[in-house]
Amino acid sequence: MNFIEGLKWRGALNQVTDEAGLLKEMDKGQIGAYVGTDPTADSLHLGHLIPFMVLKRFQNAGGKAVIIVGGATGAIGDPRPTTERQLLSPEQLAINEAGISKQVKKLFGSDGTVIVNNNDWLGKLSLTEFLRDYGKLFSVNVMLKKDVVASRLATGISYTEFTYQILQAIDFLQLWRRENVRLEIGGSDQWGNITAGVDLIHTIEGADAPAFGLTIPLMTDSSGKKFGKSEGNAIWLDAKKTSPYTFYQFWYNQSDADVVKYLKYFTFLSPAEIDDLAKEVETNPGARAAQTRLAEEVTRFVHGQAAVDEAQALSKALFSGDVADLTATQIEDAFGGVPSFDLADEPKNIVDLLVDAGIDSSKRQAREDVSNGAIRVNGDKVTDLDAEVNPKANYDGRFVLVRRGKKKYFLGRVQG
Ligand code: 629
Repeated sequence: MNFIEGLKWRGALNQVTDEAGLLKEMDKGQIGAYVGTDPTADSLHLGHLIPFMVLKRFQNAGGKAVIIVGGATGAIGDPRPTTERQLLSPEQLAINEAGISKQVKKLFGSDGTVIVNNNDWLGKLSLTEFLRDYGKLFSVNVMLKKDVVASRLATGISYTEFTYQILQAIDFLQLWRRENVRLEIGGSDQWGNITAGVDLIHTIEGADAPAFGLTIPLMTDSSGKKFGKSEGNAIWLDAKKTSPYTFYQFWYNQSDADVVKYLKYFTFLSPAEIDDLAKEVETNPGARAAQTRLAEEVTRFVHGQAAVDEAQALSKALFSGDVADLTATQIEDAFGGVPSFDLADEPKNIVDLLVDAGIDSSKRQAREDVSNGAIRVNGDKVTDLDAEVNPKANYDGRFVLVRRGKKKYFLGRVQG
């Protein structure tokens, strides 16, 4: 399978400007491809991973990977279909640029990947140069027809955001000249910006100049929900914003209906390996072999093997109920999402605790649960009605973990 056939097999090809032309160009010798990303936040999230995976595949197919961190475009704002963006302060932009550059370096390593900031050239362009050298080559009539711009005509769009497509087009031209970049890759929402660049190169460098664009379908899940969110929160690539355990669980919890699609999109497993896992989903879904492999592969790609080991150790501890020796950080990672209650930093009777925390609705019920052996505190069964719970006992004195029945967990957050 060539690069394009591979993408088609993975369901990762939306549109390409000239498929045959691109393949011919790739055959002739090494060319570059680029993905751009604007520093609108201090971390990438799963949505960003989509074009970066394809850029990696391009690299694995012998190509050169180039990445733009959009310091200049990020200051302008790529128009969204709905409303105008809030401008970022220069300070915030600098923080975001640093965060994103660091992550991109980690994902791509230093094996020949070029990472540049478009502020290096766009920041130097004077207004008169911009209007004479580039503005003159763009037709407002064509610009108005781009999907996002068209969808904003009803609600309004600033001149600033309207101009964005010209800036992205200049980037492609710059990389075409400096880095032998012949292909721009992005999600399907980028088609208008990408074709603006292809057209600009053809206008300036000649109609035959090799320049191509390729877009990838944005991911949706089988229930039609927005992909890449867990309980309404984005899944970030920064371990401080989304812990590796939560990241691992996100993939492990995917449904049988989605898991093969995600293996194709988000891993480098071969078609044969993925077909085997697809068969496992059919014949032995309970084993969750495909989900496990998916979680391992993506977590390793983003956070490394140590994070996979750690996430699996934590999952195992939770499964067996063996939670006494977990660290405070692990407790926060694993139980950040369960019902929580506040508790003072002093010993408290177990029955009172269960009622005050809302875990049991009455003292009678609480006594019954304790006597029945249904209650565990920090992993240990508590059957004595007079037992005192000491908040200092585990997890750096920050948490008390209560389990009622087989798997209902409650997290006490120690105040003070
Ligand atoms: C300068 C900036 C360029 C080329 C691209 C860009 C960024 C681009 C954009 N991309 C989205 C982003 O940064 O706004 N104008 O958040 C985002 N992208 C990844 C995928 C995307 C896209 O980073 O392309 O489709 C999401 O999956 O929305 O010279």
